[in-house]
Amino acid sequence: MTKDKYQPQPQHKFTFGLWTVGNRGRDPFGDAVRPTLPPNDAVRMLAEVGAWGVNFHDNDLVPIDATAQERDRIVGEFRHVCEETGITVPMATVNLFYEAVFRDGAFTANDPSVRAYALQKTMRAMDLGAEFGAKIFVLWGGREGVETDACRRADEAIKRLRESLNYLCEYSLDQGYDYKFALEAKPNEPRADIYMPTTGAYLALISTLDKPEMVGVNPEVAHEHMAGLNMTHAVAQAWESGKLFHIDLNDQVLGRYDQDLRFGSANPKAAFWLVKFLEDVGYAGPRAFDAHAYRTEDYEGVKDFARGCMRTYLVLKEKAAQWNADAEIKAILAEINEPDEPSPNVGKFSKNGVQALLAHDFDRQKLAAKKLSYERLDQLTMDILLGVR
Ligand code: GCO
Ligand code: MN
Ligand code: MN
Repeated sequence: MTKDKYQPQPQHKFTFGLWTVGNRGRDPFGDAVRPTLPPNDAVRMLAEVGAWGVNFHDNDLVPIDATAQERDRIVGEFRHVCEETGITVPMATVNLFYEAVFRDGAFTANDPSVRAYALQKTMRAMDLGAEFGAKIFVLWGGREGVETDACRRADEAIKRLRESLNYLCEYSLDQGYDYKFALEAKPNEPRADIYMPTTGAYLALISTLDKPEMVGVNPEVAHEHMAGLNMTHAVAQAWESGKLFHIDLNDQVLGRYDQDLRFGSANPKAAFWLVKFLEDVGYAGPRAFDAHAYRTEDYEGVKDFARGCMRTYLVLKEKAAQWNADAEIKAILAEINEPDEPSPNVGKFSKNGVQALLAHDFDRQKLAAKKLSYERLDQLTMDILLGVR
């Protein structure tokens, strides 16, 4: 039998959250359709389908009311299964959205006790992740938002968020955890409006932190799409600022509720540009799938879902390599990047340079007449994606 060239390998760094394959199909209109998948079984399933790692929120693994004794037993058993299956834990996170105590937010809540509890819960989740060697800590502030702006001034919320992030960085340093924090934006759901709606908003906040070098972003396809934005552009900005610490891959039809669809299943062309970007720049972090199977599926279908996420990524990776090697595409790229006529070299500002630039006579008509074969380039892309080239 020939080896499937789309078989995931450890070097692809494909990961899934316990909450993704363990998703039971609950939605606002209907209850669970799949039985509970215990964490240890989820890890075995991930190993079976060929994933490299697993991520978890504190309470995906340890129930919120577990005693210290129960916690230790759960952690011990889970560690054993991870070792047995070779599944790693590159990223950990904290659930600051499920419990009623967070109904007004966690780090941004008005009640200082709620804010303090959110910090305590996060530090304990960091302890838990560190026990498994996680080096990335994702923070998704799902409840950090509003239904009505009457409840607080939005700049106050941002100050509270900053204070909490600064505190958590210090805790990580103090404990010697060596965490990189990856902040995950989302425009809405479950709140009507979330304060940090886009990756760009988080990038701006990070530059105001005490230890900005410890904090980056975790862009998610669906979240940028929900905001009507281009995920690849968000990722490119994060990458270019040295802030792409993690990535959540899934899919989402524009203008819909939070769908968490299998990677690439709704917008394969957008997924192609994203995969091509990640591979071209050599992003070396985990490729985390934050999605879940259709509500129609049983756990065999969940495996189909998980395999599908990874397979689509690898097919698109192969298409990206084909795109890069295509002679006609290369020729068009060379042509569009070749200047038609010489012009002053604009690099860093200098006295001489600016004189030359101010003095230069540009031929606007000629510049505007340059051939840009983008229609052809895009059709070649389509031919590759559709498998006819
Ligand atoms: C969502 C988010 C979450 C986070 C997760 C990690 O839309 O619900 O994407 O799945 O990624 O909570 O913190
Ligand atoms: Mn999401
Ligand atoms: Mn996510």
